[in-house]
Amino acid sequence: ETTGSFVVWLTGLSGAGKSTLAYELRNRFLISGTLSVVLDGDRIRSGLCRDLGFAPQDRRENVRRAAEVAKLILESGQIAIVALISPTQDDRQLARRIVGAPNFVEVYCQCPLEICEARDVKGLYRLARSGGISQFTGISAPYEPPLEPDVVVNTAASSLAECVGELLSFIEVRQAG
Ligand code: GGZ
Repeated sequence: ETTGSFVVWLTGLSGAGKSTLAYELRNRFLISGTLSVVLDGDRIRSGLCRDLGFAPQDRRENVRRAAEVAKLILESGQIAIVALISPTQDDRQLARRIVGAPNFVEVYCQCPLEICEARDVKGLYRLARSGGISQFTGISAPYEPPLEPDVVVNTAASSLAECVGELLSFIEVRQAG
């Protein structure tokens, strides 16, 4: 089904800048008069997915629910912006399948682990290093970078404005095509 709308799926490590990018993207859409909905891991884990932890099967269920909600948003004609670590190739493939490949824009928020760890905005990396959090992505749980993302933004090398600009121009070209 094609509604002309789409799902922007941001994947990357904790601290790579997914949420920042998601909310900035929403602002940019809003400026051009387009409504979008942000589904942020942090937020959905306190509500929709509060029964889930970080074991592989829980992450998969987290991704599945977010994808199903994103699909509903898409079908309503709005843009959904999903910001989830979504660490495995398999789980992102599941999301793509649920949403429908033609409407799915996979964005790799690339940022070296060392930089995410140095930023450590919430102190979670330090906690994970000291054994205070188990199965922490990048430290004690895997992250598989996307093999064929639609867009790659390097949040370590580029500014927020640059990253959002690259993303928006990809979307423009794709919508025009
Ligand atoms: C990874 C964790 C963990 C573990 C808590 N591993 O940077 P944040 O804090 O605000 O965002 C991270 C968020 C990750 O949730 P997601 O729903 O995006 O993950 S997944 O797609 O893998 O299901 C981080 C925090 O939760 N957090 N424990 N063990 N991130």
